[in-house]
Amino acid sequence: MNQTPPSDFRCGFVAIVGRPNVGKSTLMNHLIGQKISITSKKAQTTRHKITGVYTDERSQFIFVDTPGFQTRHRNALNDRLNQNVTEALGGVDVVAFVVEAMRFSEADRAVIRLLPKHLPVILVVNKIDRAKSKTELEEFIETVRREFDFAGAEAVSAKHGLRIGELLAILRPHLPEGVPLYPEDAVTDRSARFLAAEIVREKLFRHLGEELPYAANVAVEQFEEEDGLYRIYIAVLVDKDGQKAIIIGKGGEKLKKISTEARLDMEKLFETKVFLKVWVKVKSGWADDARFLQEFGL
Ligand SMILES: Nc1nc2c(ncn2[C@@H]2O[C@H](COP(=O)(O)OP(=O)(O)OP(=O)(O)O)[C@@H](O)[C@H]2O)c(=O)[nH]1
Ligand SMILES: [Mg+2]
Repeated sequence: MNQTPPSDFRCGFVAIVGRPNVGKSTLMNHLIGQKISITSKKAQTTRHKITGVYTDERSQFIFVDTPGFQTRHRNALNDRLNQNVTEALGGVDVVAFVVEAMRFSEADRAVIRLLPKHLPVILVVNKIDRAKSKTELEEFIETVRREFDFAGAEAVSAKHGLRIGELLAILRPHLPEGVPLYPEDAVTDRSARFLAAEIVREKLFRHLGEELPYAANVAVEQFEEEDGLYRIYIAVLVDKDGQKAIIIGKGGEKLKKISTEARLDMEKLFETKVFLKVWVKVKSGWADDARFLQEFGL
């Protein structure tokens, strides 16, 4: 910061948690005003915890977006994802627990059981654009509030950017007083390399939908910065030859679209020209291989 922050400046960590697909990543992107966390219609889009920073005159919020907590299938990947969520809850000042308006299920209840009792938890009801009336929404909020001793509640629409300022105002008093930890203009602690891989993963989700093999992952094999250009080489890892063919598509059409869209997003985010090469590699059984997951930082 150029100037000394005011003496009542607050800075702290907010974990964003909830079951898969409730809109946690969309919410974080709107809270910080930039798209750094990937989103999609498919559950389990977020695999890595990712930090987003928002600074105003009186506060710095450090948001931690987490993978949706999995309660159904057990394998090494899900166990690791859940472990990451629980760890993310460890070092924060306040928790934003996200649910979908008008949809409260056993999966949400399972996440509630994991919420820390010693930290303030704010209930965030997202997707309010889906509620039919105000009364219906208010009743829904009351029902969820009976499930846990929440320190506050706010109803928002992450996708439409509704009531985001109100949510920040509810979170702010829970941040401890202190100087900012990140520069004023920081938006994330993640490297360009990491963000590049995430962007490719988002395009895979979007273009393949239900066809996307559950066990697909991306790896940055090379990342070079030249004058005014990023040269990025990314491998998509799948389990089987058949999955490779699906991703490549007829005449390579699908992979071409994925690469082009990813490159355009990267150019916007990095504010530089990008040369991007994406290809598909077969490596079987990786989602069940705990050691392999560790290599990928999952
Ligand atoms: N109608 C509506 N859809 C929303 C809203 N916010 C998010 N979505 C949609 O919900 C879907 C899931 O959003 P994500 O942000 O990827 O959800 P997530 O909780 O991060 O999901 P995981 O990372 O898989 O746990 C996407 O299709 C979003 O566009 C909202 O306010 N209204
Ligand atoms: Mg997400």
